[in-house]
Amino acid sequence: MKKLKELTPEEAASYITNGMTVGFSGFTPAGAAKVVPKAIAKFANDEHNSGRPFKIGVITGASTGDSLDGELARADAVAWRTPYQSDKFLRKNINIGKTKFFDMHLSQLPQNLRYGFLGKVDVAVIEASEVQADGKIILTTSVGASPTLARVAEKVIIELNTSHQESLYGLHDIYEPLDPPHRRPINLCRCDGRIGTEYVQLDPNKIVGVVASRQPDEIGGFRDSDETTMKIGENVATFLASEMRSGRIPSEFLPIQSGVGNIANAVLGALGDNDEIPSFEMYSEVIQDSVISLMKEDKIKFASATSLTLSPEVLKQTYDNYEYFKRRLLLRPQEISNNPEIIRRLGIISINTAIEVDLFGNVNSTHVMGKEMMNGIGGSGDFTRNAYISIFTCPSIAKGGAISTIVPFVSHLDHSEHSVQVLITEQGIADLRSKDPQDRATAIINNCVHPEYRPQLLDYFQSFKGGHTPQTLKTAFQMHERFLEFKDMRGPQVPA
Ligand code: 0RQ
Repeated sequence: MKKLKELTPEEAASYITNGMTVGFSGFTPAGAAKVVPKAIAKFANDEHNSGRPFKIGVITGASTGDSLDGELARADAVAWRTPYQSDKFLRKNINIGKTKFFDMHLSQLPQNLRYGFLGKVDVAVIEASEVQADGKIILTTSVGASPTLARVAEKVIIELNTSHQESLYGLHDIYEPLDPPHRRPINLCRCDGRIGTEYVQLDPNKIVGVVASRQPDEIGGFRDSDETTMKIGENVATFLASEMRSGRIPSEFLPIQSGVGNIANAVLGALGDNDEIPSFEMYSEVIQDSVISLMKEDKIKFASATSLTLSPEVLKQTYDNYEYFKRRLLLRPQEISNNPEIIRRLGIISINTAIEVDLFGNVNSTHVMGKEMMNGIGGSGDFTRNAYISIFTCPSIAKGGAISTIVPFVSHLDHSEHSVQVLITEQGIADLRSKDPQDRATAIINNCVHPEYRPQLLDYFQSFKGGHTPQTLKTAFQMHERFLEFKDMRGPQVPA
């Protein structure tokens, strides 16, 4: 067996030329390639300084860290990007038109790659914790789209990250479905079921070299829960406990999916604090800090996801007690963690965060004022559309009260009223199931809207002149227009 070639980051970057499509490992900053993208960014800057063009197409599992999205964006080296991002420099380039971004359900990315919908992938740069000369690699803290990216790419560069204090063998379950018309049922019937291999098998002839890395994942901590996020969390826990009492959720409970961010972290914490909710499992895409805390207390029995998105302190605690945690954690490709077939089969309760919601339950997860991209739809659509119960949470106001997150009509639509079943803010709970549009609007105004915005939304609702859905097209975006004119949806603010 031929020994794999060692490369410096600069040598690895030299395989990437202007106009190429490059797939990088990473789902959130967990497991993202770090040293090669930095070297690519440096090369891009040198090329630009010499008057030559250099931009590439970038595909990852989801968002990544500063060494990848941040460095490449600052070097203006990204021609296009998919499927999800959360870096402020990249977001800026997207919103000023320097980088084209197309948003995609995360479960669909791997199959779209295989179907050829994204064109040819020239090079994949994949972070691994172990690599063998026969092409077997053990991934690190995420799986994401790495197995597919590495398989469809013409060349593969491995970033061998030796900073992980434990052997990660057994943390991953790697499985890729066949493509239609030959696809078979995905035989996963439990959160802790295994259907694949512990490693990704690559064609060793495609591996052009291995770059050494000891860079830790670039994951920031969370803001401490505040009164609003704590209240949202409590309301979610109250709702789920009452569903259990009514028998609509079985007494052994159902697996939870929870999104990323401060609100999602607080919601999980509140589920842990609620005595009525039994110890539960997670079938999600991201394992955040709160999952590890709840696992220590045995409130979470098992967590299946596609990334271990832990702050450095919590990752260290996890490694320090790895014997305990490794039996309770499993990372899968995003095609499986977010798979509609599995989500329906397991009966997942999905909990995601909205940017804005309208009076009928349509949700905007991605755009501010209809046009500025925030992060992307991520996995929220995969889970919401297929969940046993789909919940959206958000604070009732944003930007110090200048924005009501509940509006007459969403300025961008990601999840339609047909998929969204429950809305929860710090004000309360609107259960939208089996309600017609008028009853939905009434429940949302009464239970979820901030008191300062209730009169406006009630006026809008009452100005309705007949029909099935209480919508008045002429004034549907009045609150947004008011914000654009006065920087406040309440109109011009008179100083006190
Ligand atoms: O802005 O950071 O300047 O303060 O949006 O909002 O309230 O801190 O909430 O961190 O949970 O993020 C929807 C973006 C929420 C996220 C979103 C402003 C607000 C703040 C962040 P600041 P919060 P979170 C699985 C699930 C889509 C993908 C998804 C997301 C900032 O949850 O990207 O669900 N979701 N994936 O002030 C203007 C409004 C606003 C607003 C909030 N109406 N108008 N600004 N903000 N509402 C995970 C993956 O897929 C990987």
